Amino acid sequence: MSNRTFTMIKPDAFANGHSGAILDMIVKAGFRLVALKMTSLSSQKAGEFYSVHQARPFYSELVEFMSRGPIIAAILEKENAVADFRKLIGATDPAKADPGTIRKLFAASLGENAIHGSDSDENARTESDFFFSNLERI
Ligand code: DAT
Ligand code: MG
Repeated sequence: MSNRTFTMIKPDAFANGHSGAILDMIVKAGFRLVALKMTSLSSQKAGEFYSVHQARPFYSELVEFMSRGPIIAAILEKENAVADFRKLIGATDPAKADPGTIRKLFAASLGENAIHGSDSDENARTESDFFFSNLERI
């Protein structure tokens, strides 16, 4: 599982019609889709997913944003998946993201930054299990 990571196309990017372009970039960067679904998060589920940030001042804003509309969740496979994917999406704040990264291209702000990428192998597993059963993975 250490060659896998988890991603979500967030409600801003979905609503702005960027899902197809983002998935295309991900696949062209060499990631294989292992699981894929369109869904949406209740505020309770969004709060659970981001519970590590519970004490941060932006938590309620984050939960509200993440439960605002549809998202696309996916498990991705590639050698060095977690680190390579963080590189592909760019810095959390799109203003600081490198040119050509997904957040630089598609995100408008720090709070609404188009895409999620797991930050460790352990979180990739936890986050994948949060969204997908074994039957939903190849
Ligand atoms: P990342 O998504 O790059 O792993 P993170 O885990 O630190 O970043 O934060 C999770 C999300 O919370 C992030 O994608 C956007 C939001 N966020 C982080 N820091 C923020 C801040 N200072 N103000 C508003 N939203 C923030
Ligand atoms: Mg994070």
